[in-house]
Amino acid sequence: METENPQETIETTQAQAVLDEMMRVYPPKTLKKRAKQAILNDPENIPQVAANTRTIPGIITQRGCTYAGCRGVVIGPIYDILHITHGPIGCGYYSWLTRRNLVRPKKGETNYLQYGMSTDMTEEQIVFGGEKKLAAAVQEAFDIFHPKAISIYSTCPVGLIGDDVHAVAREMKAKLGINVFAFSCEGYKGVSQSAGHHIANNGVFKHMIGLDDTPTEGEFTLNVLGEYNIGGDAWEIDTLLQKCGIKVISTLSGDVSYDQITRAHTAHLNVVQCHRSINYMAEMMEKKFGIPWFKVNFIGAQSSAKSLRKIAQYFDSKKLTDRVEEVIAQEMAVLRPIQTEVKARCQGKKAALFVGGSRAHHYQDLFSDMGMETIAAGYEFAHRDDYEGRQVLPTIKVDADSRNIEEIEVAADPARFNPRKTPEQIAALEAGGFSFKDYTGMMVQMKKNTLVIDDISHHELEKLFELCKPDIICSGVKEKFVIEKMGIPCKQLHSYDYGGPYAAFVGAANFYKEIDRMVHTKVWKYVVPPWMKDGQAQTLSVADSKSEEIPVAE
Ligand code: CFM
Repeated sequence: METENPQETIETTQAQAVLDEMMRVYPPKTLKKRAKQAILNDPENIPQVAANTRTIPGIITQRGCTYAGCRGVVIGPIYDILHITHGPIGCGYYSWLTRRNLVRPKKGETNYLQYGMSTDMTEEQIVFGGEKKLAAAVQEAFDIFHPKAISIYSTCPVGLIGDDVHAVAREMKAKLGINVFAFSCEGYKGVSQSAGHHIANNGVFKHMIGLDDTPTEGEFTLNVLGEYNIGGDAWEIDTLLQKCGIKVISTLSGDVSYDQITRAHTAHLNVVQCHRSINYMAEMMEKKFGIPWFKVNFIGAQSSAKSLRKIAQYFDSKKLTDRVEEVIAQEMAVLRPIQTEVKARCQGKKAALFVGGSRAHHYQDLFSDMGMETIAAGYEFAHRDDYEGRQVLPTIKVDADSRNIEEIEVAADPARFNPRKTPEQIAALEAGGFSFKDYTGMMVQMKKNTLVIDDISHHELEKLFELCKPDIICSGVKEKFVIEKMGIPCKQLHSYDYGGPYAAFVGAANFYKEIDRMVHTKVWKYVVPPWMKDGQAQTLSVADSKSEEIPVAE
């Protein structure tokens, strides 16, 4: 058969060959499932990715559990409420926040994040129930710390034995006179931490949002949703917005206090950084209070500028628009020379990103600022909309696992629903090309025949390195040292390896320099020891070692 574009066909064949080779070891049933999760991209005609489905037992995944997504990711960073894990002490490790969400409480505020609190369930509670021990733990924590609020998180055994954590929370709320609420975020509740995000969004919305109606001063106010201040990113975004004259009421949930969250509903706008972890909140706040939302990305210089311009356009103020342009010009004047220098060295290098539910997309913008190409990318636990764009939402099938998570019914608040824009204003903005609720997903931005792999397994990662030889991988700590032992630099994109911030313009400069250093350091050529070079690998067989004289001490 004649092909119109033979060049493209070859490319497709080669890219498909990489995927085939990756999957070759799998038995037919596994192969069938993985083949739907590992595909070739086509930005013109985006193919469907099977995402947010169960990991096949036996496969080494990068995913975490529902409890981690709820307690660790979305609510954990709120620094002045007490977080108590109800469960065996093993889960307590994650009760002690291991994520790098930095905080800088204001004068007079309390920071409890350095504490790890667990009810330390033992066999006795597993057999006879743990509610009494939980109530006693809440009382004890209250007596010691007198916090504004206490939050309780269920681990797997709590769900299995049926402790009613919500009843305990209600009882203790009445008794102590402070806000106490609980989450049924047992680790097994969903297929990954993503279920925990949803549960956390529901709980924050029900128990914190809208509690304090005191208006916040400011001509242009907003909340940054889905920004967790890893390595100080939220501070960079906050500083940038402040320079433009925009006030951040709350960041969910990076460096944020309980009081800030209770006032979040007074903002003029919600902007969403991490769509995966917090889109539920944006939707619910819009329905109840009339706050519109749109997606931004403060990772990357181009993207930061684009996000600022969109915010200015939303507020429709000449003063703000001029100020935003001034700030972008100032920031770019500092950044451009760094970008130019780094780009000259990094241009054309190849990156592969396998991270979480949003960074595998966002960081592609930083790489393209540097002239680097993303050859493969995938999320650990994102959903189809994060890959293909929100237009696929109505077509996503609700399976038994997602049905497990409560969808809360939200209606307009009779007294406080206040649309921030009139339907005419919205229509005028949209007529000019402006879009709300607008996540387009990762794939539209990636080139044709790049690899898109959801919930990548350890085996597939290794094959990818072998076959595609990327110059740098962005991934997590579980893979980092395996990757580096293979002689490829790995930038850990969850905690940033003690680096960062990488957000906004200042953060972009940090990232460019870091990646430039990592891909150009000579250390990678020493990964292969001299005796393994040139096919001279010396391996001792068991027989060899037996034949050797082993001196025995007398
Ligand atoms: Fe959102 Fe995150 Fe991420 Fe995420 Fe995460 Fe994270 Fe992440 Mo690690 S909330 S989805 S659950 S951007 S902890 S700050 S880095 S996997 S890509």
